[in-house]
Amino acid sequence: GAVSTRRESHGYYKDVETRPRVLITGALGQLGPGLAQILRDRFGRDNVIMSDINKASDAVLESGPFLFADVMDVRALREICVNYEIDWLVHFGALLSAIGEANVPLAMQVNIEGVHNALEVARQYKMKLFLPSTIGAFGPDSPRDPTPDLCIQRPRTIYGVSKVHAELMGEYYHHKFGLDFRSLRYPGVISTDQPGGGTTDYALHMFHDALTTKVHHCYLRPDTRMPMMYIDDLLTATANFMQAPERALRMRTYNIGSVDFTPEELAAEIRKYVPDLEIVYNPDHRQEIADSWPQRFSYLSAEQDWGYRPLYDLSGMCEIMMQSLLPKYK
Ligand code: AKB
Repeated sequence: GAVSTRRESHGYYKDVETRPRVLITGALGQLGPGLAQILRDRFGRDNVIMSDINKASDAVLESGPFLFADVMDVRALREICVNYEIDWLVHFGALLSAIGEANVPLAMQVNIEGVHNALEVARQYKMKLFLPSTIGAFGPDSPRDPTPDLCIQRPRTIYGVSKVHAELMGEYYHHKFGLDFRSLRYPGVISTDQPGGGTTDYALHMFHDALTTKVHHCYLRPDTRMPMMYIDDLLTATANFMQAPERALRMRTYNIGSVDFTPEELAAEIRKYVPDLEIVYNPDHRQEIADSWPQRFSYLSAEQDWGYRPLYDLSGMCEIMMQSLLPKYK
């Protein structure tokens, strides 16, 4: 789709002057299409530009503006932000926990240098910057049940280390340069679209396996508890958080979450729909990552400060997942 800007000379116009124009990097991942849709509903289709290094599907191309953007190329990011008069940058481009361990140099490049690029561009052009953090930003020395917003963070994955770095750099840029930096620590995200390379991914695979082979090979022990949430809750929270007035924010980085469960608890819930689902437990290297992460997440500050409210509990989440996935497998 064509991208409109305010300038006549570009041959386009910005459809509503007062609305922010948003650039989403890494927009073809698990979260980008859904967030783009919510922000387009709020700010207009052409005011939300999706970008990625991968090729977009027809559905994405038809949904609104899409551009190639490599988060490692700071000049190209600058060019896009200037040419399209970007006001908010949502920086989703990152490698997740398990894949990061398999490719540490690349994870350092994308998750650390990429964040530096986002910070610099946002500072230079006075943009609002959102980038997600994660339960993975905590480690074995953190209180795990529950994990509060402020506590020891000594993660043992490159993913976690890069996310703590991003939180601290964003907060530093906020205090030093006045950058409107905002970050949410996401738990595992449950959605019908599959993520790639995370430690919480098993939960999504279990839904898909239940509706196909009815056998799920789980790479974690049955009693591994982790915080999770349904994608709709997470995306609404992200959009609301970005729109929250500055004065409401006592912090720049907040935990959010809604449920926590173990593989055996999730299996029990899915068996309400697929009674003969079988789980074969075969823990691998991801067990160690999961064992160092929060089991339950405290998100009291998000509720108090900017009115965060999740809607889906475990059974509500399973119901909507089944409703959305069933037609795909018919
Ligand atoms: C992962 O498992 O790496 C992610 C996360 C919790 O940040 N889903």
